[in-house]
Order: sequence, then structure tokens, then C-alpha cells
Amino acid sequence: MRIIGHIDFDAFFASVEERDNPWLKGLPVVVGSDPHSGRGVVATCNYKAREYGIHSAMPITKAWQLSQNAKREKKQEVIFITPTHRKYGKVSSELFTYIQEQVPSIQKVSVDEAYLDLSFLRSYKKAEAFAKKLQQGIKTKFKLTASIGIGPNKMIAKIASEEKKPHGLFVCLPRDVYTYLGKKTVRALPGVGNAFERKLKAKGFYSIRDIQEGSWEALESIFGSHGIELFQKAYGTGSEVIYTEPRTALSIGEEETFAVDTLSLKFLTNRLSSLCEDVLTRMETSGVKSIQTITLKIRFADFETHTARTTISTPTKNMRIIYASALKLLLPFLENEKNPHKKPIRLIGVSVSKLVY
Ligand code: DCP
Ligand code: CA
Ligand code: CA
Repeated sequence: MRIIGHIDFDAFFASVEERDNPWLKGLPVVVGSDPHSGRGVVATCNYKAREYGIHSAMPITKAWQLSQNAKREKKQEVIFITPTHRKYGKVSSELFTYIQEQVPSIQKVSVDEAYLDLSFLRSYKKAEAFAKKLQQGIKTKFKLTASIGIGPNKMIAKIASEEKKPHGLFVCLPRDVYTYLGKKTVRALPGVGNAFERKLKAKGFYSIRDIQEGSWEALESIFGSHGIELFQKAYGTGSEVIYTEPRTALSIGEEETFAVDTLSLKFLTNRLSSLCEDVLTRMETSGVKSIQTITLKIRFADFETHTARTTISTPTKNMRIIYASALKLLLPFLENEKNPHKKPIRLIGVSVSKLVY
């Protein structure tokens, strides 16, 4: 039985900003271009700002006007924030690494969404419980919320993930697909944008039910091959496969910030060894058979940060080899070679990549 999940983070850029800037809590937030520049659009906004009618892709000047209107009504003025795409990218990859450790096959489709193959759980009931736990884990670990939809294929899962946003979970069982889709407007189908929607409406197709009850010959004669595709979509019988990300691109890493900055060899080697052990444990729990690249991250007391990496000739999962490689990378940072001013170290991190599952 195929069980597919679709996860989509809520108000993604805005939620990351709210999380990282606690003073924004409870305020309407727009992430987008500078409203005083008079150019550009809203990338996204939090749900509070959506109450003002603001949404993604709206001209920023329009969002500004709506905020000013709200202010006149004695409501909170909107806080405008310029996007930091690098940050969102980093958060995104941390999130999906976390998810990937728990789901054998995922397909990331944008900065904040992915399909998850949940078939390994073998029942919709278990998949639902798993999704709930995943949402909770994400909330605890990353202080972000995501919505999840579950269904027999990607299309249904994606539509279902919109159902209960934000922080929602909705399951569409295979036997409910036809009825579930029937209640939605044609717009819910992938590939139906503004223009196509208008054409469909002009021909009397408002809801997906209208398409389900129409004949595919009629749809074909009006819309050609698009018509047939639409007919198939309306029945929700897709069986698209999950295109698993190449796992070689991923890494597993652990890092530690010390209570006191230090250059003590004994202390650092002890912590390094413990970090390598943690990495190894995580490799085991996520089914990694071997690794080939080891990366060391060092942050000095003044926050100057370096990474050094080494790739070994034969893939391994031997603790001693991983530790020895990490140690070799660390030593130059304790000596003149990479630390001429003898700056104490604040943080070290170890990560492994070129993973084989
Ligand atoms: N995005 C953007 N420009 C757009 C749409 C989106 O820059 N026109 C960015 C900002 C969003 C992110 O992509 O935070 C994800 O887009 P979504 O469509 O998933 O929207 P959100 O995650 O912001 O909100 P929702 O809770 O509706 O998913
Ligand atoms: Ca989203
Ligand atoms: Ca999205």
C-alpha cells in the first residue's frame, strides 16, 4: 500500500524571523522588499498579517497601505523585514536532514516542502500517528510549525496539507479520494492557474465534481490533452513515484559550544571523541552503512569560524578511523599553522558526508 505525505512549513520565512526575533511575537510580520523603496513584493507574511488581507506576491506598497489602514483602525502596524535567503536555505536543509533521518525516502520540492514516502509504516493510522510525532519533534527541536497531508499519492497529499493550515494534519484515505476531491474547486488541481480556471468556468466546470461527472471526450474536445489530464487528476488516481534525493548530498553532524573557551589538548580531544561517538550513533539510527568525508568545524573565541575536511580513500564506519581523521584536522588549529595567535576555541563540530545507505 502506498502512503504518501506532503509536508509544508507554515508562513516559512516569517516563522523563521519570528523564531529568531522574539520581540516580533504576536505582531503582524511581512517579509519582503523595503516598503519605502516603492518597488518589489511580499515574499510572505505571518497569519496575523494575513488578517489584514496581505499575501505573498502582493506589491509591497499595497501591503504598506493595508498596514496604514489597520493603524488608523487602532490595530497593530505591520513590521516589514527584508528577507535573508541564505538563512532560510540553511534552516531548510537542517529541517529536511532531520526529516530524512526518520523517513527512508523523501523528495524535497521547494525551500519549505517535501513529499514523504510513508509506505514503510504500512497503515494510514500509523502514518497519521507518525506525522503527529514528526510535527511535535519539529516544534520542539526547531521552534517551527509545519502542516502535513497524507493520501495515496502526491497530488492528494499536497492538497491535504493545505486543509488544516497552520500546524494542521489531514488524512485522506484512498476510499475517500473521489468525494474529497469532488468538494474542491477546479483551482485545487495542480496545473490549474488563473487563466485555465477562467476557461474551465466559462465551460461550466466550477468544482472538481463537475469534471468528475463530465465525460473525458467532452473535456478532450474542449481542452485537448490538457482535458484528459484534468479528467485523470479529478479522479485522484495518480501514482507518481517519490524521487528520492541523492543521499550522497547529505551529512550528519554534531557540534558543541564550550562553557569556557579553551586550548586544552586533553579537553578538546575528549570532546572531539565524544562528538564522533554521537555522529556514529546517529549514523546507526539512520541506517548509514559508511561515510567517506569528515568535516571539522572550529570557532575561535572571537567567532572566527573555519572548516576543514578530508575524504578518505575507502568508505568506513569505523569509529577509530573517523576520530583519527577528525583529530588530524583539529591539531593544526591548536598550533601555529592555523592558529598563530593562540586564540582559544569556543566550539567544535564534526560532521560526516558522502554517506552510503
Ligand atoms: N515565497 C516567495 N514568494 C512567493 C511565494 C513564496 O518568496 N510568491 C517564499 C516565502 C515563503 C516560502 O517561499 O515563506 C514558502 O512559500 P509558501 O507558498 O509555502 O508560503 P508560506 O510558507 O509563507 O505560507 P503557508 O503557511 O501558506 O505555506
Ligand atoms: Ca509553506
Ligand atoms: Ca510551500
